[in-house]
Amino acid sequence: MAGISIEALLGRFKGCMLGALAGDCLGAPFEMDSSVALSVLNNYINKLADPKVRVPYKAFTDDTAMTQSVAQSLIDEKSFSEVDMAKKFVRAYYKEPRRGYGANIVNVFAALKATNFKDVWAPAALQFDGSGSYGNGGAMRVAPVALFTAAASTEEAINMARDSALITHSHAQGYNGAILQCLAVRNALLSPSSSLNPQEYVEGLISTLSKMRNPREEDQDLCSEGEGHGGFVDSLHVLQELLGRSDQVTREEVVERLGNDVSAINSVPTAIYAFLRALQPIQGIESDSEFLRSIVYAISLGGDTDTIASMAGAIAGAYHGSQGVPEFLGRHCEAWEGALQQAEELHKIVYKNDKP
Ligand code: F2R
Ligand code: MG
Ligand code: MG
Repeated sequence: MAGISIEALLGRFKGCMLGALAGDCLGAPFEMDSSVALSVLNNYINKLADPKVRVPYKAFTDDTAMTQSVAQSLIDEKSFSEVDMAKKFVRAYYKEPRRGYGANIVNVFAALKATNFKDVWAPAALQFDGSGSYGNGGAMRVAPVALFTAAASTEEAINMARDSALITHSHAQGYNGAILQCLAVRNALLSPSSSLNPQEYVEGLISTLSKMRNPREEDQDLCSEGEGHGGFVDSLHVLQELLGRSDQVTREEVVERLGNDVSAINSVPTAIYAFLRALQPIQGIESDSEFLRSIVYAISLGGDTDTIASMAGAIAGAYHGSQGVPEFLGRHCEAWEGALQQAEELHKIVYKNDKP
């Protein structure tokens, strides 16, 4: 675990879960805005940071509802159970259907319920005339898988990320996006503080994706041909090029080259870029918290703001830890304590036999 103590990892588990939640809650009011002015976001954050200001809390959306279900399933089952996870997704959706779920994933929930979870993979495989969803729903909820597999092999993390996504997203871009986001969280979590080199970090992601065998060769019917992880590797090369001249890169160029929509291919690399770009000051963003800067920058790109900010926040929180998360966010985000509790429980399961 590269010299990170188990205690420090607890802070990082908390940071990751809080980051996923904060990105979702802070980003949700701007979802589908074409872009968000930095002055608007500076005012927004300054207002929340002011202890005298009383505003309604920021509600979480489907990103958090599904992340909570993934975490709770891993906590309850102490392993990956596709049936339990699918049941938790469906229960959460029918309890609170107005959390802003994807337009088509709700058909998977309905089919899972109607078939009494008989074959949990089948409804997702039937989506979009059999091509499956390439939405970012599998990626946006995958952070707890990265935490749960922190002490396991990279291969185990990849397999669990893929399986957790396949419950709803059978298109290769849908589940490969979840794998990439899982690896991004995992590599941030396991990187010693202050030593992360952005180019090497991205190189590591490219290397792991490039070595991956074509997933689930035994289940080719679940994958659409020719839609492997190549698209993600290409985007990571673009990301490296953007990082190399980050001061001259406009937000418009980031959106044009990496994307900002609800597809996994046009949002996971963008979230990774937001995390890495925010390790340096960004002109126009007032916050000097690197954690918060990643979320503010992600939101400023517009489009799928809750989800890109949530994924960037999960990666940033895993790297900076809970001490990097400004305390005032806890006053404003719904379900803050629940995220902390799930982080603690996941940490306890992963490191139960290890001495601090
Ligand atoms: N749904 C939203 N935002 C819409 C506005 C919500 C509004 N703010 C409100 O309050 O109601 N956000 C959430 O959805 C995204 C995650 O979506 P997920 O879970 O991947 O769902 P789905 O339905 O599978 O895919 C999303 C859309 O992508 C397109 N799509 C996917 N695969 C496709 C394919 N093979 N062919 C064609 N189109 C495909 C469809 O338009 C899907 O509806 C997150 O942003 C989350 O925050
Ligand atoms: Mg959402
Ligand atoms: Mg979204």
